[in-house]
Amino acid sequence: PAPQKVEVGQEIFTLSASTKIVLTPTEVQKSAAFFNKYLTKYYDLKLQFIVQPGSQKEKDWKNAIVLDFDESGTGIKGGYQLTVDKDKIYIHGNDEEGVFYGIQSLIQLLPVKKEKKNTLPLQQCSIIDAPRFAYRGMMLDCGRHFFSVDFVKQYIDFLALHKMNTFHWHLTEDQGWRIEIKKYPKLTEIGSCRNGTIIGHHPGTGNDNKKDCGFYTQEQIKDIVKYAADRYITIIPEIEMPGHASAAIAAYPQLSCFPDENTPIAKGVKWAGDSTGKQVQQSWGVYRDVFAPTDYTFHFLEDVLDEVMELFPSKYIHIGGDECPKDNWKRSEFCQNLIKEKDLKDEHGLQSYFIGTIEKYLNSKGHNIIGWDEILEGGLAPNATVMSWRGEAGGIQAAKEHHNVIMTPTTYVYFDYSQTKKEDSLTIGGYLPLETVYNYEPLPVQLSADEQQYIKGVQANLWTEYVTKPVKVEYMVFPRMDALCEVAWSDKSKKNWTDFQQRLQMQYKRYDLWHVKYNPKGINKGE
Ligand code: NAG
Repeated sequence: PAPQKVEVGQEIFTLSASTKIVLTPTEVQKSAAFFNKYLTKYYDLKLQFIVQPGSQKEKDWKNAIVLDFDESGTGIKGGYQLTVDKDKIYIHGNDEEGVFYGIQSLIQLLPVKKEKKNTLPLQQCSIIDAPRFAYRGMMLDCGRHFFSVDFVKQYIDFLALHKMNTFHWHLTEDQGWRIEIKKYPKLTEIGSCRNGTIIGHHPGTGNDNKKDCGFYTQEQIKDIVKYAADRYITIIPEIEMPGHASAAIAAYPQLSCFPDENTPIAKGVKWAGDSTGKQVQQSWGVYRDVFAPTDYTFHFLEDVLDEVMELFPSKYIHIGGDECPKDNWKRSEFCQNLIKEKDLKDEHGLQSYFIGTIEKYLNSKGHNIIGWDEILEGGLAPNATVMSWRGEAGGIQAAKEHHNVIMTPTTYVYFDYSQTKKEDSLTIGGYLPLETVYNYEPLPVQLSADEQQYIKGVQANLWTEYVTKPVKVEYMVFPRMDALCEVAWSDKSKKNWTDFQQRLQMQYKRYDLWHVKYNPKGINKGE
């Protein structure tokens, strides 16, 4: 993303195997390790660290990269200064995180081709920079398709390299439950496997009848959480409720209002897959069999969330809340009695009661909830953060009600939508070209300056109904992630579409260095 201020000089710094990384203080080790891994992976270079806490002034060093930060903690979180001079590179963060972002900028100054003799020339420059928004996120849906631990880490690296700081990990869906929960083993024994997947675009031309399975063990999750933390990325896990719950219901039918019934999907929609019982769904869309608001369900969810909170240090837990059809609640005697007993207005009131109950529980454990904008319906839970996805209206309403908001509207940041008008590969549809993402302004004019403070940032979502492999993930997110990171990071005054397109040419070469697919390169049908 475009930095706040850049000045370019004439001199050249030559980075080579004899260059040292000087750590002053030691907390910047994570940044140094990230840089070293990058150098090793793409340039076959590995630098030595020297730990020199504060005793030697940065100016005394030669042929060194000196990493340092301000311990007063007064500057903008994540801000940094980067100077490349003839004899040294100096990165000074406002905090530890700032050093990490300075390293990301340094990476962007490296030549995009591996040089002979393993020396990397860098042009003299001075950069002053800080992020615009505190929340800069990307979501990956691992429910519709499962992605390996290695690829999830790779995705986290992509986020880090684009100065993003939040990975929203969508872990449960109608089509797959992906997180091991020790107390409820059937969630993964049954819920992590579907017996087949529709062929082609919904409603499909048939079923491939191939098992599609996968989940993350708690050990793997701990490893990924640490991997992300080493890159200053918070993982927000999402456990969907009360809708998008078919996989959990297939494992524990008591979670449904009608444990013995196979609820039809919706009027006029053909049943895809096994129709003889509750199942991990094989088609896409919205299903009417949702969690029943019973004591059994609430205990179940509290138990699940206890394990989730153990695994994820994030203050925020995403509880979903989107697309919960009310059909089953309408015809359930239990639900109707509950509406009367709790003096709720209707089924929307019941949804609000559902989310509110979970919020109370999570708040009592020191966590806050995030939910999709449907959690506004029937009244917002007191401390909830809203992810505004059906346009910006939900976010605007929530900000006016003084709730924190993350902007993630389909019109600008749904990366499952096609990025070209004539798209060869199968996608969900829609049309979201790079320029539209680039032009997104997350602070709505409808809000006053005070209300705009509640917009904490922006996130793009990659839903994976039609994204079955890592190469397709790359193709869908690149280069739109570049546009997004500039929306999230750069000052509004720095944005310039023409200039961005020019800078992108270099970024494409960097993608080639990383061996990633990106949109202008095209993709084969079926990928
Ligand atoms: C929405 C659904 C999501 C689906 C996506 C496809 C949200 C919050 N919900 O209908 O499950 O995968 O669109 O674009 O986005």
